[in-house]
Amino acid sequence: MKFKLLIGGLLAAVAFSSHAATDYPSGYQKCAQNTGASCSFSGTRQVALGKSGSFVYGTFTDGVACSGSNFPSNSFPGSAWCSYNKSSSGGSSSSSSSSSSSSSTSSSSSSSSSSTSSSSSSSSSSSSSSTSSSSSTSSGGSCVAGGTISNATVDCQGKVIGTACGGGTEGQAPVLSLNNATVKNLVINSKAADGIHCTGGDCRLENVVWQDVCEDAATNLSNGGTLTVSGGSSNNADDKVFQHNSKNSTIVIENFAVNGSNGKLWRSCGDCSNNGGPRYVRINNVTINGSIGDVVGANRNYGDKATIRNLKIKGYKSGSPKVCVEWKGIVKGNGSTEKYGEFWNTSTCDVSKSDVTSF
Ligand code: ADA
Ligand code: CA
Repeated sequence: MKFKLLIGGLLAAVAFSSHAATDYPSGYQKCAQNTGASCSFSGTRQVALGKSGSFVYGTFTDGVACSGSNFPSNSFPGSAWCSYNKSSSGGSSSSSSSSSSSSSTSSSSSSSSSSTSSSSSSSSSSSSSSTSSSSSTSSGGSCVAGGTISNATVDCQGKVIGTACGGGTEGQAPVLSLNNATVKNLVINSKAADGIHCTGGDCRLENVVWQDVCEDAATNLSNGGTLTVSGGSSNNADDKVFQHNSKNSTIVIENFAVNGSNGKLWRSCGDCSNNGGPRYVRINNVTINGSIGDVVGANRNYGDKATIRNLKIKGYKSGSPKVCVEWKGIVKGNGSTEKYGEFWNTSTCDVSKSDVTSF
């Protein structure tokens, strides 16, 4: 068995209390006691160590020896339990650029083996200015459903939050709003509403897991801003996983896994009021484990550009699903959107057939 420790995925290991006084957090599977016994799982997952509702966390790939030494600064020298998140996080935290430097050389696992430290929070992958002005905090206290995080980096330490889900209804409030902020190690449950909004500056979602996407998982509303999604996974985005509504702006999706049944991974808004662009998406080392309609939809007439590298699609056959679809976008109330079809190596669709592999 392979025990690969993702050093970079280790969290600021600070104990905190959760509400339920159990040996494992909600959504986790108890696996081993902290005697050095094997906690076995596949893929990259958050692992909790603790008991009685108090835990520390790390991120590991393909299992871990349940031992305090794998969880620095832990306060559980005696009897405690390891448990792993039932949802694979689909990748490690990484600050790699959109080149393919972080792709894994290892076999069948969908996860990345990159091990860049997640504590250097502001080493943003994007070329635009870095995300946050304050240093990482280990408090999960700011990770509140319905809350707003501004100009800060918050480590939610695996906290699970949600509000409600009104299906595909547009206009639902977000579960969390970020304004020039980073959130790490957060789980959003099935009450996922309109997901996470980035409303200003640059935002970063690191190792966020959507257990069941409601309307969409996250939206970039920040004009001129970059929303980076690094690590983490989503499940069952009936419509879109990532929605892009702001102009002159970017969404980066890297080291991410898409599970369940989905409409699209990314869509540049087709019919927003005050619609326009350009909008850029950069996708690198993303694994689509479930079904999907089209992977991305870009508006040719607004100068959008989708750059796709190292995309892995389960059961992919040329043309199914369509990878990069070009559209004509419109301003709401001004006619209808038009779908031109799938394109390769155009100014809108920067993707070659060799960038997509089937597994
Ligand atoms: C759809 C809808 C848009 C906008 C968008 C969103 O694309 O047509 O008008 O509401 O969803 O922001 O989720
Ligand atoms: Ca939405």
